[in-house]
Amino acid sequence: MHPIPFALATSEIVGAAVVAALVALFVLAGLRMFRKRGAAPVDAPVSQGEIERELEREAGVAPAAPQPLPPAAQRPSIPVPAPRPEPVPAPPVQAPAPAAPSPAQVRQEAEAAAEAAALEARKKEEYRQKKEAERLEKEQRRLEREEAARATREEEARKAREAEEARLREEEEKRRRAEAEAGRTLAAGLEKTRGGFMARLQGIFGGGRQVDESTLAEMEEILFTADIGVKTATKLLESAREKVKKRELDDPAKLKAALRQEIARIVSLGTPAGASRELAIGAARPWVVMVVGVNGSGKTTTVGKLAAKLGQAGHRVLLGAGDTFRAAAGEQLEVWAERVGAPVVRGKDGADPASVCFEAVKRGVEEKSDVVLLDTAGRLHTKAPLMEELKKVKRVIDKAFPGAPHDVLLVLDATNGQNAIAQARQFHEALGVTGIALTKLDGTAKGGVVIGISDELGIPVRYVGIGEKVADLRPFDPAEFVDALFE
Ligand SMILES: Nc1nc2c(ncn2[C@@H]2O[C@H](COP(=O)(O)OP(=O)(O)O)[C@@H](O)[C@H]2O)c(=O)[nH]1
Ligand SMILES: [Mg+2]
Repeated sequence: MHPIPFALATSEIVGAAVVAALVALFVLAGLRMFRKRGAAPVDAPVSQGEIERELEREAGVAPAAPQPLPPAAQRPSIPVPAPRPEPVPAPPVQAPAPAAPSPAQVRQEAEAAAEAAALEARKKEEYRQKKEAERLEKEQRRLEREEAARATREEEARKAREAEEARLREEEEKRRRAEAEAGRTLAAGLEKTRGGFMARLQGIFGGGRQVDESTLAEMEEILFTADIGVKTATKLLESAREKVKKRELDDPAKLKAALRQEIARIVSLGTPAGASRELAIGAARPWVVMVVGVNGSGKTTTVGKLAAKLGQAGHRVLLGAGDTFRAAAGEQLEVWAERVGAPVVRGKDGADPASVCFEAVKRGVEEKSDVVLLDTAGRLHTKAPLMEELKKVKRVIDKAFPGAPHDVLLVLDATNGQNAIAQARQFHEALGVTGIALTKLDGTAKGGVVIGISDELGIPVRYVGIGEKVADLRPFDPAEFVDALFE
């Protein structure tokens, strides 16, 4: 290098520039070191703007202001070597400078913190919203559950109400049925008879008049027209007349009591008061009952009602449809059989009644029935007399089961009055009737026929029919009958 006269002034300027460059380099190196400490890659680019901002914030170190250069003509021709930037030494990795965080860092951290706080707040908000949604959903579900429970309760209450109503209806129906089934009282069944000859007799007994021959004459007229039967009416009258003669019956109340006593004696047939008149099912199995009577007297109905009664009493009943004359009779019996749950033996329409009864008894024996009830014909399609045919039936039954029938129950229609007594005599002579069922007492004023039957034939009246229901076939109770007539 050659000495130049104004080299000193120039070198001063150059020196200042070099110092400035060195300062810049030093700051740059410091910054790079700081970045390294922040785990930034060693070669992370640092933006010029950042550096400048950092520089500006460096308190006392201001960048050297460039000196204005002299005009080109005054400048030395010798080029001044530009100060080459020294390579920045890599900061030691293992020894980060414990420099205090810079404002940028603080700001960054503040920003990050703010961001984190915002994120946190967002998360919290999201969480809150999620929880609120869950709560609402839960609340909704709870309301739905409550609604469902309420609906269930209401449905149950409705069902219970309906069940209760149905129960009440059923009870009412049962009560009504029982009332209907219980039938009326014997007194109600005898209403017409009570309003007939008995009302007229009561007319004599009331009024407080003296009993004399005219009283007896009046009584005679009533009794003879009361379907009691002439024989029985005469007997009753004679008994009263004797007592009047003996001055035992001076007042009408006594006459009434005497007549009542005499009728009670006749209808009781010597059996003790309270003794049952019903069919007694004996030891034989099956106990065979042949039910006879004229057409329309009420045989089939009585067989049905009896089957129900015996079934209720625990007997296994079998029915025989021996009335092959009336096509409807078999069907009618089947209706009853179905109602009471008893089997029926039926022949073809027009078949021989005896053969049907034979089959029924045979089956009763085979099936070990307790009772076989045989319905029979009351009229025949052949010219043969009914009684002869019934006698044949009876013989055939005995062949099917020796000793049978064990009972011959005669069904009489009370509306036939004295005719019923005549019929009873006929049947009894032919078949040996063991008991009577007197039907349709409810429809007639001829209830006095019970007295005549008992008196003339001595056959026990076992049942009286006072209606069409099962319970309307009542076991005949002599005392009850007399009470019903006289009270
Ligand atoms: N009112 C009333 N009717 C009866 C009674 N018994 C039977 N009947 C009716 O009398 C009619 C003839 O009876 P049914 O049994 O067919 O007579 P059958 O021909 O002897 O078999 C039927 O309408 C029965 O309902 C009764 O005690 N009272
Ligand atoms: Mg019949």
